Amino acid sequence: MAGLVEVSVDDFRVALLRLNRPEARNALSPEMRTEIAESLERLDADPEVRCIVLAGHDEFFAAGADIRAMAERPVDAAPDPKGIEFWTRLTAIGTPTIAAVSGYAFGGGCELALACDMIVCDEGTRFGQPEITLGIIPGGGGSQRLARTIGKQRAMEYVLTGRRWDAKTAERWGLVNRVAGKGAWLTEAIELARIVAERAPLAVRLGKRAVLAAQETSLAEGLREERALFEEAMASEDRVEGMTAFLEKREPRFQGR
Ligand code: CO8
Repeated sequence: MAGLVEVSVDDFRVALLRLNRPEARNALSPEMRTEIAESLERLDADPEVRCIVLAGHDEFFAAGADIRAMAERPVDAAPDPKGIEFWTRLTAIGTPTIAAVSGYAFGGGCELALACDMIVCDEGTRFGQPEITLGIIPGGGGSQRLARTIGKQRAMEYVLTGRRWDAKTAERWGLVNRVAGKGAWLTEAIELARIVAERAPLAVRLGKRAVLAAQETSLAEGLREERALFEEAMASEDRVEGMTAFLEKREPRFQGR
């Protein structure tokens, strides 16, 4: 039986993780969340992988959490500690991640894209946090990441109405890095990933941490964090190689040290 995710790595050190549960529109069942987290952790531990593209199907990225599985939970059940675990595991991934989104990303699917470091989508993509129509609210970081990315007023409107927004709107709000022309969403995401994968791997991971600090801390703390990460980059052999290559007018050969 095919797995709930499919993983491959290309010659450019870009890993492609594809969600594979088409019969339920890639709804993120507990089993699927476990497979995604385990696959990402495996790729993150592989020094040959420099960037990860997380993609769905042409017609859908993911339709959200698995409503069938959630519907089974009794109203008086204790909070599920595993609910948050998936998102915490995602946040701990040090390798840059790019969500390649086509079709729609709803609910937990939108939250999964938001939890990635960048998003490339197809021109026909629709996003949405429809949880409110089910009597719940986003539970995978959607309210927080949306508000931080598109602003509180917009996040409030879309979380409280459950209405969808399109790719152009997502681009205007700064929610996505690129809107690809019809059918080019995956190629463009992989192209972007290959550029990241060419860069000094240590510096890439430090850069990711520095940018994420901007979302998580005050400016003063973020500036301190950036400086500490900058010093780590300055202490790397790749920094010496990068600067020497520039002065010698040649391409750098980064070793990840
Ligand atoms: N969960 C479980 N099954 C689903 C889901 C889902 N989210 N979405 C679709 N399916 C199933 C359908 O039940 C159907 O199954 P079956 O063939 O057995 O009847 C099959 O997928 C195909 O679905 P449709 O026939 O509805 O397909 P359409 O192409 O007509 O429509 C839609 C696709 C528009 C995506 C529609 O299925 C839909 O509206 N789905 C629900 C979207 C939604 O409300 N998402 C939010 C879910 S709640 C959530 O995400 C909370 C997040 C909390 C934390 C995150 C944890 C991961």
